[in-house]
Amino acid sequence: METKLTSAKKQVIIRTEGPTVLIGERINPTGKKKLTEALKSGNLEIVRKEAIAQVQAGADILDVNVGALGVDEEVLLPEVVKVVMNTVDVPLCLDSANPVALEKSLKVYQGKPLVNSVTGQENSLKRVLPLIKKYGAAVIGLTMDDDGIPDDVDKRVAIAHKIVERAEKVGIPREDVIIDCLTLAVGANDKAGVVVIESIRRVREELGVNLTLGASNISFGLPDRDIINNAFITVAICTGVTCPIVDVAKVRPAVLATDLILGRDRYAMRYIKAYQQRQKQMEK
Ligand code: THG
Repeated sequence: METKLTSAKKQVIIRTEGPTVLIGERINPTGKKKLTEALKSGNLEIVRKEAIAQVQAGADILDVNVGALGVDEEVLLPEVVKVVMNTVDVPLCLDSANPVALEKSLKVYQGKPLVNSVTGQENSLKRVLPLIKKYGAAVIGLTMDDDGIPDDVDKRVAIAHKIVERAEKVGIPREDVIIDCLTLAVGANDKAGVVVIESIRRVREELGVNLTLGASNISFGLPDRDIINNAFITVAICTGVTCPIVDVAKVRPAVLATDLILGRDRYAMRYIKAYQQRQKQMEK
């Protein structure tokens, strides 16, 4: 199955057979004081720098999230989307729980974006899916509903089925729904890893769709987060995740190695090219 996204100048195809497509997570004020202050004051230079750095590091798509206390997402999300579109060529993932902010951003977006996200909650399905249809976008479906995020694999998988069915009902093709089985911190619940991985396996088997996840969530609160993030991303890719949301510079080498081992990198071309680029950077 293929999910096709575009910017004004580029097309990115996410394939269930791989290779892995990386969505850059860093335009997100969560846990970043400097970026939060910059967004509040409308200084978007730091956003441009993050956009360029992530694409340089190999991001295929950029997630754009401006959600922070004291930020009006309905004003700022479309503004930041315009700035990022004018700075880099890659397609964008519009990240907000606010349907008004999403629609204002869809209006200014040039191309076919990914919308992050819809949930299994009735309110979300009713408000977000018609927007996806109207603007011809693709959407990330989160496996949570009015009762929150289930601990139970069966329940998460059932919500994924529901989201795909409801999308198809309003005329959104299945390939334009990307499921996120939701990553919680293993530091808070040591079963968080197995629950999300098992849910991914089932969704891949039963629905055959592309899968994403917010990989860095796994390590919240623990030391040496990169070690955990790299291990998790490898397991997630092996199980069916095709377009994770990640800190690209920190996980790309492990992702390319994983793709190579899974037979998704002919003649190891992508792995070797990335190695050569790292060497060049070192010389500089
Ligand atoms: N699923 C989907 N979308 C998502 C998430 C998800 N969007 C947001 C988030 N989760 C994924 N993005 C991030 C971005 C940053 C971090 C984690 C996930 C992060 N930031 C560091 C912190 O908070 O400590 C700060 C990093 C820094 O300062 O460099 O960990 O699950 N669909």
